[in-house]
Formats: sequence, C-alpha cells, structure tokens
Amino acid sequence: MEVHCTNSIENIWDPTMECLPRHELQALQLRRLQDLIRRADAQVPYYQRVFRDAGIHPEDIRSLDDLQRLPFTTKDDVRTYSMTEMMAVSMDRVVRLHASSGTTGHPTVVAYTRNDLDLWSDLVARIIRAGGVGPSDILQVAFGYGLFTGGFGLHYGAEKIGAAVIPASSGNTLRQIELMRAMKATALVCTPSYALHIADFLEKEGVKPGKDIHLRFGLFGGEPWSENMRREIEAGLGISATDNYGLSEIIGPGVSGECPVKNGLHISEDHFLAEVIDPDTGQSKAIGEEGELVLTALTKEALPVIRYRTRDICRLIPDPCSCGRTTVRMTKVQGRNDDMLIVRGVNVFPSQIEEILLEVEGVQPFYQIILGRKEALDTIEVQVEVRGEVFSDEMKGMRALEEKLRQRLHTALGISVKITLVEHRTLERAIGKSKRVIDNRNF
Ligand code: DLL
Repeated sequence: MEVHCTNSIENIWDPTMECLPRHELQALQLRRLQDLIRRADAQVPYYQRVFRDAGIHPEDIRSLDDLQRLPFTTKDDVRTYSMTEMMAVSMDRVVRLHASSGTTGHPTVVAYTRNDLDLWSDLVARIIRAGGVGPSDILQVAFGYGLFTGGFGLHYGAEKIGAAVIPASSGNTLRQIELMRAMKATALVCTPSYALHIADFLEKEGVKPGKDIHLRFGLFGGEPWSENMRREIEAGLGISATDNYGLSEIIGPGVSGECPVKNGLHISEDHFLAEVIDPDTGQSKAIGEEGELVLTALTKEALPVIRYRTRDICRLIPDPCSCGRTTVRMTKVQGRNDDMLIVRGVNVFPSQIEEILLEVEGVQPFYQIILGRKEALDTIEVQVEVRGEVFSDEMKGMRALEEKLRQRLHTALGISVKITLVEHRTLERAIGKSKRVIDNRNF
C-alpha cells in the first residue's frame, strides 16, 4: 500500500495504516465491520440474541451507515451478561484477563486472546511514538500493574517500539524519583493527577528537572485533565505532555492518542469505529458536534463490542492533521456523562472548574469539589490549595483571591460556588485516577 504521510514519519509507528487515504480506510472498515457482525452472529450468544430480537442479519450490513441499524451495547449489558455470553472464543484461547477501574459501580472483566494482546501492544506503540518517545528512550511506567489496563498496556507497547521500560508501577513517590534519577528515565507514563503529584514532590525535595532528572516526554491518560493542567505538568516536570485515551471494554489504552500537534487525539480507526450520539436520546450527532462517544471494536477476537456507549463526552474532528495521519481525532474528553454535576439545575464538569481555577495566579493544581444540600438547595464548595506565600499573606490577600475565584466561576458557570483556600499539600493526593468530587447530597 502506498504511504501518504506528508510530514516526517519518524514519530509514526505504522505509517501505512495511520496515514491510509480515507477511501481506502473506509473500505477496510466496511470489510472489518461485515466480518465482525458475521463473527458476532455466529459465535457470541449475547449478540445472537440481540440481532434476533432486532431482526438483524449479517448480510444487512452493506455500508458503514448500516452500523446505525445495530443496537447499542451499554456498560450494564456487559455487566449483566456473563463474560462467556459476550465472548466470541472459548476460554482455552484466552490468555489474559483485566478489569475496568470501576469508577462507577462494579468493575467489568475483559478477556484477550494472544492476537488481541499483539494488537493491543501495536496500538499502544502507535500512541507512544506519537507522544515523541523512541527506541532510545527509557520509559518509566507509573501506572498500576494489575487488573487495571494502564500498567501492562503501556509496558508492552513501549517494549514493542524498543524503548527500555522501567516497570515502576504506581505509588511510593520518593522511590519513583530515585528510580527516575538512577535509571535516567526520559519518559513517564501515569495518570495526569499522579504526574502532578510527582512534580510537586520534586519541588518539595529540591530535585530539579533538567539537572537532577532528565525526563523529556510524558504520556498521560486514564482520566480527564484540562489544558491548564497540561501546562502545570509540563512546567513542573520539564517535559512535553500528551494525552491518551482508552477503556477496558474496548481494549484499554491505545484507542486514541495525541500527536505532537496536540490538537485532538487520533483514533486508530482501522480497528475502532467512532460515532458521537446525544446521550439523552441516543440519536447520532453530526460530525463535529459534542456528545457521547460510541465505539465499535472491529477486530478484537475474544470480546467483540458493537456500538459501545462509553459515556465519555467529546467531539470528533474530521479535518486533516498536519502530522500526516489521516485518522479522525477526538477532542480531549471533558468528563463522563455520569460524572457531570447537576448543581441547582446547571450542568458542570469538574474539568471546567479545573480550567478556571488554574488560570488564577497563586492557585495550585490541587482541588476538591464538595457537594451538599441546604434547605432543599444544592451547595457546591471548591477547596483549593494555594501557594505558601499567598496562604501566609495577611487575610486581605486571601479574601481577594477567594473573591476573584468566586466571581470567575460564577461568570463561567452561572452558579455561586463557595471557595475555601487551603494550605499547599493538605489535600489528599492520588497515585492513580483522582476522585475530585465528594457528593454529600442524599438523594
Ligand atoms: O483508564 C484505560 C487507560 C489506561 C487509558 C491508561 C489511558 C491510559 P478504564 O479503567 O476502563 O480504562 O477506564 C476507562 O477512563 O471511559 C474514561 O472515562 C476515562 N479515561 C481514560 N482515558 C482518558 C483520557 C482506562 N485520556 C475510562 N481523558 C474512560 C479522559 C479518560 N478520560
């Protein structure tokens, strides 16, 4: 196949597939979709039932638009039906099990065949190369190794590109820094909140990025993070930071990732079909409109998933990217539909609050949102850390900062928020995905 990348292909792991002309990509997607529906119809008890109830036959899928005739798969479906009902292969072909992080409800168990693991490491290799990391890099994996897909996913992807992997796992921040220093790590992967914690720790210990440690790149994902948070992490660690996205039900990390342009995350569309729908009505949205991301895993052997409702809110960006990849991009995920706060009738994502807080001088990137109820009305309080000099400043400075934050949040969100400034390094730190919201409202 001809390679159509216009730019440097140095940071493109699989230029043939990542830069496929759109018409060739769509033809491949259709062949893979037809094959997926045939496999699901022949081998997956759950989809056999769903197709029968909806009167769908594999030969009905004649174009990519026919995807919309298929019913959605939800997290509840994946949870309610046993794994064997969802699987397209027998257990003797399964070589690995993982589980979703279970941010909402029980975790979901997911299975991989050997081919699935090969595919997964190849897809993660794409995002690692896109994030700037190459074979001469030394990459510290500070995601948890275990049921969570982050640790093992990034580990095998990094080995595939030939980088040297430090399998540090998450936690024990002092040791992370010692490892980074001793093994001369040049790249770090973990959640963005853990990256911030590491950056803060470096500052506390007097370790200087660029002098004592030599990180150049960071690939972060697993939870939402704002552009302002990116700036804080890049400055604190002295690196270029890229976002990557994925979910266990689809494969884990490796679904999409940013290239050096940092304007959206390229979706590996030769393996995942992406749609955006209205989360309330389930109606398809036009490309470019915001809504819930729905993904179909075209090529996975053990657990094929058709039109999986991710609950993640984003937009698709169809315009060509100057990096040369031809794949559609998704914007940074604002948050999960079910993490959206509804405060006195107003919809707010924690990431919107984060973006506003971090615009203000003196504020540290550590905060917590506390919801309550007073006289039948919702209350919202944001506790946010401030720099030492601000905190020890006379009360006037503190009150002025509180007022500034209150006004900015009111203007941007249309609700009044109580601001409580707290001393630097007093809020709890996350070593994995952070829990930003404490909801004390009893429904
Ligand atoms: O978090 C997979 C992953 C690991 C992705 C490491 C990237 C890096 P789960 O535990 O199943 O899988 O959680 C999936 O996490 O539906 C999103 O709500 C959220 N999420 C993942 N990546 C991002 C991101 C892994 N870059 C759920 N931005 C997803 C925002 C993210 N949210």
